[in-house]
Amino acid sequence: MIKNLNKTIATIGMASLLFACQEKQEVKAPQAIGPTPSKEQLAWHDMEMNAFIHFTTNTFTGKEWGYGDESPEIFNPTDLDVDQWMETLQKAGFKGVILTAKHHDGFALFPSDYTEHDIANSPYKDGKGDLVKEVAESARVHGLKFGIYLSPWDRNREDYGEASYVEYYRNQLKEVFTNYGDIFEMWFDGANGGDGYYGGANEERRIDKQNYYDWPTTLAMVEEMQPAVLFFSDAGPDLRWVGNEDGVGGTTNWNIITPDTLYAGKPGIGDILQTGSEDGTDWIPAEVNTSIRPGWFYHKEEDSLVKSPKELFTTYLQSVGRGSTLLLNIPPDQRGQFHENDVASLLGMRKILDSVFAENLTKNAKISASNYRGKSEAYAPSNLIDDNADTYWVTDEGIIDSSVEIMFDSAKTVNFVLLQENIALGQRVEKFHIAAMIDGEWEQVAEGTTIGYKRILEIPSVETTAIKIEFEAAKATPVISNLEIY
Ligand code: FUL
Repeated sequence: MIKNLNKTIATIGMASLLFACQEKQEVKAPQAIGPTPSKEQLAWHDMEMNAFIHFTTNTFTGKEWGYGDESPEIFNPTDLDVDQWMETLQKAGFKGVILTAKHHDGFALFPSDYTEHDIANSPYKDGKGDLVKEVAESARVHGLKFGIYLSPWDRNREDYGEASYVEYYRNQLKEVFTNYGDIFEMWFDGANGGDGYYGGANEERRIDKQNYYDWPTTLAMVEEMQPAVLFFSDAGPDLRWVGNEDGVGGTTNWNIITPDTLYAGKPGIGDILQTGSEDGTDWIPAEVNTSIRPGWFYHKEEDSLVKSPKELFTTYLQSVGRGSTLLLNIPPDQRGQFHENDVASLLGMRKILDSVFAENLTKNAKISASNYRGKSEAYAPSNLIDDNADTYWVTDEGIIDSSVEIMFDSAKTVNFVLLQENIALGQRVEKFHIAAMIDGEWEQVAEGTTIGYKRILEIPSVETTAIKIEFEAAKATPVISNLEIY
């Protein structure tokens, strides 16, 4: 009897498994379209907020671009505390940190075998210090990924502009990529202002920005050492500049672009970098880099000009909230610490983020959609509010005009709507709007173009019992993985 019962259960089990398989066969998942992100790019999107750290002789001279003639003797932080930087960043919610291992002035924050213009010739730790090592190690201890900025432009080097300098630059890349563990992002700065010390020549030097560095060879060399690294430059190849340093991403922000029409430093590429191109050939998302202060380096006179928590929150909305990753610069002061004002602003921003995004109103709300693929639970609108980034809502093939509706159990005040596309399947949405049920009528309260990794729309604080997102145009059926309402 028991034997038979088991058999029956087994048969039922088989039947439902068969049914599930059939259902899966019938309701095909959407195919990826267009360029899609690599595994490393997907992980980078998930990081959302990274920190930039600008630190060199400029911190002690008050300059923004060191001329290259600064003596290493002046690099002398009196009370350096890398853990204070990392603790602050961790508390504020940053996931990665990128350090200027060498800025345009050429001073290396690590002991380099290829120059005397480095930390080994400074008073810091009697010449035994290595800040790249210290930061890399402390970052890891604090759960932050580590990245490198190594300025291609070098105003110190005598041979800048000649082939031997490119070799020097590559040798320093070898040093940083072999001595300090995994590097998640390499930041290639396109800036090249022309004049400099250049070993005493004190002159203006122009290079052929497109060809001088022979980037393909350099990148292949670095990739061989660390295949998972993502390269940032004005035009990629993995991450692109957003076209401004004000912390503002595009409200239309395609993660795709055609890179062979661009190169670092090309004049007038700002607009296209900002929006990307819907029909671009490569997945090269925009990173929004900006500083917490007017300058990239610490200057005492800017202590009162540190962005307030509210300003940083706006920066967050204009970068992460527009589908980009934020790279926020916090420059250590002459002690070698984040200044108290910067720390207060960062923690203040965290407080705002935690309070604004504390109560997700989709919890305990009802959700429905105008259509969902094959009426299969695998693609149902409930996937939008299940806290699982891997599941998604998607309509039947070819159905773009579609909507989802969230009904609250009572009237709620809504300030923000957050949407995420499942970008692993390509970026799709071109146009959508949001309506709120106000006094029994749908009223449009916001509209948008692209969504991408994340889009946060600010709603003018409405009292409503329901919210509707209507998709109007897309490259293919929208594939939305997450909806949050605050
Ligand atoms: C620019 C540089 O010239 C600035 O000094 C800073 O490093 C910024 C992030 O990039 O191109």
